[in-house]
Amino acid sequence: SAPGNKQALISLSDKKDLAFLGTGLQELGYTIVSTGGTASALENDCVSVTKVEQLTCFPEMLDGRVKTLHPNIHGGILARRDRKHHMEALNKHGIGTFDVVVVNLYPFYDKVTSGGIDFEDGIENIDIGGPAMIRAAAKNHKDVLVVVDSQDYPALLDFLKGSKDDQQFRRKLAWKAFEHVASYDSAVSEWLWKQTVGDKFPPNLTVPLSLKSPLRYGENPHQKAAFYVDKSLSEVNAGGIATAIQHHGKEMSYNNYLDADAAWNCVSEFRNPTCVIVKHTNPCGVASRDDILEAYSLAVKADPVSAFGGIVAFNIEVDETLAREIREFRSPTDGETRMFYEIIVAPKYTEKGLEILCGKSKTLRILEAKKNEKGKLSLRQVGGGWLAQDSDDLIPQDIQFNVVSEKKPQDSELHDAEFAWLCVKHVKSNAIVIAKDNRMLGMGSGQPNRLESLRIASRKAGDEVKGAALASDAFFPFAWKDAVEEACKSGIGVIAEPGGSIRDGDAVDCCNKYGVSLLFTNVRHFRH
Ligand code: 93A
Repeated sequence: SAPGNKQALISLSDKKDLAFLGTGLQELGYTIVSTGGTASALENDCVSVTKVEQLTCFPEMLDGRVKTLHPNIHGGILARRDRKHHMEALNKHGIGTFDVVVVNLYPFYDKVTSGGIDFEDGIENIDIGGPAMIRAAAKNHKDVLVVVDSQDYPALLDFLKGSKDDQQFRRKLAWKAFEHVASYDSAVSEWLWKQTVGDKFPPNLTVPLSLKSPLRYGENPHQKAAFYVDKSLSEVNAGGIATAIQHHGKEMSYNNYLDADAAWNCVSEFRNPTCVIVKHTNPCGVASRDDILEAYSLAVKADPVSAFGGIVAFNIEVDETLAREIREFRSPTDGETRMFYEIIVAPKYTEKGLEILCGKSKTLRILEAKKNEKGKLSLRQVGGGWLAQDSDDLIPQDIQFNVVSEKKPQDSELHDAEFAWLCVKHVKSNAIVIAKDNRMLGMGSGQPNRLESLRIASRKAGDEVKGAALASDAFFPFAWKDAVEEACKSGIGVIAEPGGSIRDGDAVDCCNKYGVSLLFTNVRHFRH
């Protein structure tokens, strides 16, 4: 712009808060230059605008594909104010500088994920001129303020009102601008990839992550840590622990996120009112009951020692009575100490329920979460790379429990086996779960052999093991004098396992010898 004449370039698809921005800039004496739709919207809000065409002396061309792609626009953004020959070139061609560039892009991501959009429409929604302006302004951020997010309008106007320059502020805006363009481009690339190969596996992994928050520390206090969320997820406001609302309590830690995620994933599997208690990512108590108070107390009783300091998850609303029960519940180990938890997670809380839980302790983290979407990719890091797989979304309804023993299970035993199966899927391998009557009686997790996991699970189940169901996340490599025989001897009524071992026959013979029902699922639920 000519000395004393400050210019702002505004070109917005999402016109949220445009009137606020336009009026603010006008009041500060800025000449506003805009593209068609943005100019009309500003005029409607009584802000005077110069149309881009007046500067370029070109009409919008090719159905709007070429609007701002012109030296009179890009020269005014890119010229270095501290280079004499740059400014002389602008003067020679009668080009004014831009001090502020505010652009957001064609809503490509929303368009292509809204469904029903054909290939041609997708292509037309790829913004070319917008990213060019954003990148140019971000490159020249030393002299050009670039804004891509309406949340930054107030800070922009405050900055312009002040008299002090702040290169850090400008750099932060430039960083955000490049981030905006990068995630835009990766959405385009991902879409084009899908247009080429369909939804086939493996997917193209370019989804950028955005920093949600730094964490106080990682798994241990000497490790730095931060939490990143999937950009595309946060934009569509998807479910899962990353988007949970924290109503109360101490800041979530790295381990809290891991454990809350495990608890929420597990409890979300159940249809009936259910309580799941997790410790170090493993469910140590699970119970389903029509009466959620009973479910809660049974989940604690499954392993009260482990439940202490754990994460308690519900799949139904926490109301006043349940909240009171959680607040008052005394540890079954001594009948005296009140139970202490790190986190409560549920889909909903009544006002009173929330109030009571908040009163339990200052630190208790209270999360309200939405159900995870299915069909998401699961990623794990290894040295120098990442492993990707589909998330394990199979539920018992998808699974055939084939009877392979002489003894046929009763309906109740079959039901117990299905319940145990839902639990075992969420336990770290080698995983054994013993359950009966919609409650977990014991579990063994993470042992390097199945026999050891079985022994831990049986010990926890105690006498209640008689007639209960046992689920194993993978087949038993040996049966005789091993886990299957030990389970049979302990009084287990029914065993569910994937089958598929070359010694499957031994498992069948062993169950037949002890009169135990054996079910093969043909599905494995390893969890490393
Ligand atoms: O079609 S474009 O790729 N070519 C351009 O020259 C151009 N200039 C601005 N897209 C272009 N834009 C985009 O138009 C901006 O990124 C913004 O999203 C949108 C604003 O258009 P309007 O002001 O007409 O609503």
